[in-house]
Amino acid sequence: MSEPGRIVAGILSPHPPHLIYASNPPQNEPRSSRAGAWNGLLDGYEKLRAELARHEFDVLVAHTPHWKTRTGHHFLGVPHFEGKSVDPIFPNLFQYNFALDIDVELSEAIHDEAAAAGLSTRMMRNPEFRVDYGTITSCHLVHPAWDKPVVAISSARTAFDYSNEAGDQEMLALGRATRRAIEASGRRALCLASNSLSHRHFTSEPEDPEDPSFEHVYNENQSAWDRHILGLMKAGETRRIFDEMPDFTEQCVAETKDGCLSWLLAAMDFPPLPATVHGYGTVIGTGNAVVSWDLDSARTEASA
Ligand code: 2X7
Ligand code: FE2
Repeated sequence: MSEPGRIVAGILSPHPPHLIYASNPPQNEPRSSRAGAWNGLLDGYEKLRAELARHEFDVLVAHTPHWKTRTGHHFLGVPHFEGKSVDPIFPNLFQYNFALDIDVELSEAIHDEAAAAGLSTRMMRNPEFRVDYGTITSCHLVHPAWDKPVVAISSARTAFDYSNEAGDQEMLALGRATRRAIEASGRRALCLASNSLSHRHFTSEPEDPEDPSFEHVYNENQSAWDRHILGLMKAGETRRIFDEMPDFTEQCVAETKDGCLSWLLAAMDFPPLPATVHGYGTVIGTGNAVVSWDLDSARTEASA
């Protein structure tokens, strides 16, 4: 019998398109002339990639806030996508020519587990679909080689239509379904929650988008909540993060409303494991953290 699959690491991998712009990868058309404003986050992603280089993995499974589906949880279901993804708010920063492979078998397996758990689900079979910039940015920053297939999961509207609590309960079910499907698949997966944290943001941009003197957190309330959540992450208090999520989401207009972080915590089954915060920084006033739960290293230590 083949080995059961597992989540190698859970990762909070925010997707400000600014980070792609500042890194000047060949896929992105706008060119940055100088780095400056977001070095804390770019360094954080570099440290994360160094940590991940110690692990083998087969697939990236991403939950994204920028593929918003009116009803239910949708899954990319075509083996290969190519096209240009343009950020609708920041087209000056992000026009990215993407080409990515999908692990359709795993995508369908998560879909089926979620449907069996009673969630509304759908496979997305349109080969012309323009993959959203949340999926692309998070996957690029975590693993720029694009040599592993991806599973991308949309953000359903439950929290927006009903309540933050109802949204998080759905993410609990979706996260558990994701875990079951990964285990049954034999895959070694990186799970990516693509959201920012506090999300109040400035509504104007400086002339030079990378002007470091412009960049700072929107206000102290936002920053205090982010510090609190990061403290819980470092303390391994994953269950408490989930319990406090509805208030955090409400009081910080946080992008956690789209469910990615709640899904990730549930997929990892709330490990009491201290996370590594590789970097924290603001982008146009929003709070963003690059964080990993290195589950494979914790397994190795536990079995030594
Ligand atoms: O989508 C985003 C984001 N979440 C954070 C910061 C800036 C831009 O876009
Ligand atoms: Fe976003």
